[in-house]
Amino acid sequence: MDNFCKIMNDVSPLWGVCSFAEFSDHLIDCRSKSYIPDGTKSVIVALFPYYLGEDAYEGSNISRYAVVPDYNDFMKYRLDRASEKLKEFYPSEEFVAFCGNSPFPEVSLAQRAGLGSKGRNGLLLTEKYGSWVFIGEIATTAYIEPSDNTLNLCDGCDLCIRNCPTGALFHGGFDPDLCLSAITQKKKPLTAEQEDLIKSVGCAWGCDICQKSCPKNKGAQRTEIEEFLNGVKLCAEYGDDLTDRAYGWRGAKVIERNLDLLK
Ligand code: B12
Repeated sequence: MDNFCKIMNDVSPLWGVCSFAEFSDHLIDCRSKSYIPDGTKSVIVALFPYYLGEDAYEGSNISRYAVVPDYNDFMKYRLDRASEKLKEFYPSEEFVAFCGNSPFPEVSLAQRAGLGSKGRNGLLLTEKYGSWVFIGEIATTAYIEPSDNTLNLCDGCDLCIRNCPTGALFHGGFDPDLCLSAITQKKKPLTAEQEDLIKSVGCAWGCDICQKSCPKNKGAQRTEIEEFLNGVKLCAEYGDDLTDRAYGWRGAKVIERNLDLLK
């Protein structure tokens, strides 16, 4: 158990464990579902904070999660390395890392692993880092005692719901098609109303309004992850190298169309 904790502490400043059985009937239907090892008993969930501090975002034209290098690559690297090390210590068990196109509903998963609770904006809210965290996980056939999960951090103040400019958030639900974050990712032509929204918010990729509205995000601790701190790029620009950027997977046309709207 000591080895297990040491390996996970090297991966992430905040991690926990939940039972796979709770999620086996609630997986997202995607290709990576088939990579979950047969006989999986536990899921080790790790958080990767990315907040840089309020003053650090001055002049940025993209969402905060996209200012740091593509989190999928970085998290996959760390979680794959941890899986290899865990396999060395527990050779009869399987360990498979997921992030990005994970079959797990990661917000619920992290909540069940005791790392925080789901806010009214549908995002995981943590005590230390607010909601400014990415989530990744390792599915394993090893049985690991699940973490205590009784946290309830959202006060239900509704500021996220009231400030959402598109009405994507409402009591008891979320309409992903209305979410401004999804609109900035749209490949199909935008409506005039959607174009106006991007112009008025001034963000060419993603949306942070519901998170910025959350009182629990005030005073969140800054990330200590070197790989994030060393790769900060506050603004998307025409002709960017998109290989390590979270807006790269959609291709240059989408981000450049949005940049055109901000001119
Ligand atoms: C698709 C997606 C989006 C889409 C749609 C979002 C959506 N909620 O549908 C769009 C593009 C809009 C989007 C936007 C954003 N996203 Co997003 N997104 C995802 C992704 C890849 C899948 C989400 C999904 O489809 N979930 C399926 C739905 C149905 O899950 P669910 O509502 O939790 O329901 C499940 C549970 O309720 C469970 N369940 C049901 N009953 C029961 C019962 C029991 C007992 C249990 C245990 C479970 C259970 O089963 C249900 C079905 O699977 C996740 C990564 C992931 N794999 O989770 C990231 C993820 C949620 N996104 C993330 C981020 C950062 C964002 C943005 C903040 C980015 C930005 N700044 O623009 C915004 C925030 C918008 C918002 N307020 O939600 C982070 C959230 C981190 C956090 N702190 O919570 C994630 C986790 C990615 C990551 N690895 O870090 N996103």
